[in-house]
Amino acid sequence: MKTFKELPTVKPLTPLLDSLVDLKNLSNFNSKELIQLTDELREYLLYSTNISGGHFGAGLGVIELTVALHHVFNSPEDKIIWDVGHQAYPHKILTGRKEAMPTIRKKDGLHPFPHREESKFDAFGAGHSSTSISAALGMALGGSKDNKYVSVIGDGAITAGMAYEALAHAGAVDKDLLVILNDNNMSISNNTGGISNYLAKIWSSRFYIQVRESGKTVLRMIPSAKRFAKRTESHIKGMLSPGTLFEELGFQYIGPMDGHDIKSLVRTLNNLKDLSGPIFLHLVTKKGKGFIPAELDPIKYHAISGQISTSTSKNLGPKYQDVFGEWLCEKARKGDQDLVAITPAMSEGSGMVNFSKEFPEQFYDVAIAEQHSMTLAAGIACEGKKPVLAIYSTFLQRAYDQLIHDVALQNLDVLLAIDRAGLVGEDGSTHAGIFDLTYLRCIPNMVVMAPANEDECWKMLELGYEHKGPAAVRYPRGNGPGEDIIKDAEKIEIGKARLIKEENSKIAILSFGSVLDIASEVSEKLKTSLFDMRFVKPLDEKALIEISKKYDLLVTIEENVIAGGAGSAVNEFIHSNSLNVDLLNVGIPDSFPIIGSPNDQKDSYGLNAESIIKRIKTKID
Ligand SMILES: Cc1ncc(C[n+]2csc(CCOP(=O)(O)OP(=O)(O)O)c2C)c(N)n1
Repeated sequence: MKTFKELPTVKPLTPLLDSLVDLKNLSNFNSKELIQLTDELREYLLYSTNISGGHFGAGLGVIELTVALHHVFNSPEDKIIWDVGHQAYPHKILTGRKEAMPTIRKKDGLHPFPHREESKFDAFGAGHSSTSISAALGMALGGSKDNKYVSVIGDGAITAGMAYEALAHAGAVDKDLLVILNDNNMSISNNTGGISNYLAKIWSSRFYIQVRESGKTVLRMIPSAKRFAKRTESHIKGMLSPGTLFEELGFQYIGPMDGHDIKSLVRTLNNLKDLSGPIFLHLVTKKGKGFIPAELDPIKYHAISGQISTSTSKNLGPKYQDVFGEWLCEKARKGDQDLVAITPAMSEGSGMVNFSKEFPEQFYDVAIAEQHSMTLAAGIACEGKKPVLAIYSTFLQRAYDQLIHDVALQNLDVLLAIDRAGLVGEDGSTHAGIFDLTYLRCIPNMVVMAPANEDECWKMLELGYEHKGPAAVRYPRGNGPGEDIIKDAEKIEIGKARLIKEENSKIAILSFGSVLDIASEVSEKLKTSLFDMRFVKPLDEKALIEISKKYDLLVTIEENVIAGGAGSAVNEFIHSNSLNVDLLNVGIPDSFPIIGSPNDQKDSYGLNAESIIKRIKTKID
């Protein structure tokens, strides 16, 4: 296998890869050709991701598996379902998208994850984790018996409860289904929890591996020796118990084996292809394989930024995630022993690394387990501690019932620090945090805050922390506008808006959260009054009554879907109080975001000053 120390800047020669105009030809490749193909694929992936940026280490770790799967299985008739889909770049390259790879995640470019409309080889769309086993089982139940159904899931993704729901069901219905565990002992961070320990124990069981090697030789003679091999295995497993968890769920467990050994991968997959029932193949791989810096630092190389940067942020302040991280640290440094910080597998992205190191006793990374993280917070709150759950807006969707049923209904004292709220750009529609205002504000007992800058973010975290009951602070991806955080200044009051600019105008702009920069530009150009509303729930009703008397048109602006969002809350209030004022709601219309940078996405929705001014002018003309 070729290894690399630097990212290639010149397009590599890839004769074998280029010869695969028809993927079906791959089934004819011999071992030598397969090895050369993995080298070409790895080099091209390094080259193209260096240009585009994007997910990196995970794809490098499944080069051999991707080639082996497409060599053995007959895709697209056979369905290969990539969990999360961040490791699917090599799959995209092999399945006709090689030349378009530098456009991945860019406007008009390839989708960041598998996408059914992009290619017939993308059997199932992804982005959020732990869905592949359910989807593959659904296809096995709904599809043709002649096709094969394969789920590829990482050791991080398999920490989520949903994966076990699917495994338990699959084990019970006895359909032909192959689940491949790509175990690299990493999530984005180091993987945590009992499942991760369990998998590591299996791999480190040397005795077992030796016996398995001979077991594999027997397995090659399938089907005649299969029963014998199975008996030998179960005897050994009885002694050492590796893989029994999956066996108990009804799967035939095979492994663990080296996921970079293409020859034995192909041999094993060929054998497994014709076995019936649910099969669990455990592969051990290295994240970042073949690119030395990524092998050495897989956390840093989970994703990279490319040569073509599409980020056009003009903001110079700190990242919101770092404001949150610093706020957490400061609270704990002041000796707050009640504070408990929780992340479902996103400690880097949520700005919690420093806190986790400084205050390990007050920190829980619960792995990819959003539902559990919420109810865990509820339980902690029941005992009088103060849980702060840091969660991305898009992943909070997973924990919605737990938020309603376990937290809000019991009015428990939980603070949600909701990151990546609004349009998040390159990760695409699967990661957009554009629904939270809608789905949060309809929950009784919730306080929902949207800071417009770093100072408000800090103060709202403080307010939410002190508030008795569930509270949420939702802030965007990326940097703040650079507002100084003045910690000792006056506190923010619950449900109080801030008048920013009063003009002798018939129009007032009501800005919710980080869109204040756009709202200010509109207000500047049209000489309107401007309010930073701060709270989506409770709304500043007193202010709204005054405002509606004073102005003819209220323009609400938010980075959330218009349906049921902050503007919608204003409409409801105005109508239910029979207030006589015209309304214009600016936000995200009823469609999923395009691929591209946050600004591309905003522009596509007309969420910029120019478009908003046009809409206001049309409205008042
Ligand atoms: C529901 C959900 N929560 C969190 C994430 C963010 N996320 C993306 S990849 C990843 C790690 C996945 O680990 P693993 O499945 O082992 O794949 P690896 O990157 O190690 O190859 C996480 C936490 C997500 N995509 N979906």
